[in-house]
Amino acid sequence: DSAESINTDIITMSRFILEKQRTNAKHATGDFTLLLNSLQFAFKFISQTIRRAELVNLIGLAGASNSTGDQQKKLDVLGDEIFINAMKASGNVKVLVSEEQEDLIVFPANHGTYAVCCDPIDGSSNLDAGVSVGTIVSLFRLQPGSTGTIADVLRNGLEMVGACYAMYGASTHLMLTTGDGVDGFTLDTQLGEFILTYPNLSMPLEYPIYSINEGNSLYWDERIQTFINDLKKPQEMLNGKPYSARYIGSMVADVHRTLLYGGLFAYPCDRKNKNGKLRLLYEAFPMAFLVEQAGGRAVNDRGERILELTPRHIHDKSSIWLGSSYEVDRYLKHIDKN
Ligand code: P6P
Repeated sequence: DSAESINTDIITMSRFILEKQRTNAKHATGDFTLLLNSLQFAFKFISQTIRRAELVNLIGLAGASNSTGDQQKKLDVLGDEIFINAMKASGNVKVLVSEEQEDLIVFPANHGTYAVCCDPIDGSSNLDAGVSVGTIVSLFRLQPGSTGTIADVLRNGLEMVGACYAMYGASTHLMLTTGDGVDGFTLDTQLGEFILTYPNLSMPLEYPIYSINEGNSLYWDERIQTFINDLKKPQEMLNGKPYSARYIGSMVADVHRTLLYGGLFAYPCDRKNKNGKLRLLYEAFPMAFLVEQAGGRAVNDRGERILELTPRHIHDKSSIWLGSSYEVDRYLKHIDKN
């Protein structure tokens, strides 16, 4: 870059969070700022680990197994350990739900006032194909007077105080909401900082893309098959063109594209997955919060708003239809009619 083209006033995520803390009562204690900083550390560490491990796995660099000959840990186990340690070290996380852990994790020594739910490496089955994967997180404040129990995470979606995901793609992207809009950041690996790149993101109100695993279509409810087939017909508003299909099979990548381009992402229930496949606490909830904060919608097969649901178990699943308000409303009208 020639000297004059360098932006010398970049906004790092750390600076962004501190500025929010000054202007936003919710962040006033500084605890929330500390938590968000612990989260971004975890994302940086997981990002670096994934990029390094890929080479180690692929070409068996020395060090693929440690001195005692332990097998190279699977990346989702590594991601989980990194995340648990970062939340424990933050001091202000009291309870943690992880997709990789059957039971709730409590940090008794932490004075924490937060409950965190996460999928440390979502889409890990795609890793060996080099497809983008991500970490998805939802944040709750402990119930008043709580010392940290399962009740602090079996909450209604509207009680979330924050949600974010990191997507480990060509770059590492981070999308964050704390309840007043969505802001996006991109990791500058030289600086080791997330830089604000999508301030106050709002998603397109409509876009002719639908994203669903058509391999399940014979197992869907009849009304869902009809709805998806209708999108394949010539659309009047598209001058006779049909919708396009885009399905990566990694939720973070499919939702990231939907946030930026618009359109519809869905994982409905089917005869194989009677309650859906995606998990409520650390996939559907955080993605629904982010999409709504960007001006979109998120509902389940029955048209209920995802954020108004409450899990009975920490690994409860839910169907989900999320994306641009036009496309989701079109689904809602379709099921009301039928
Ligand atoms: P299917 C990845 O395994 C995942 O949990 C999500 O990231 C993704 O959206 C979904 O499952 C893909 O599931 O059945 O289409 O392969």
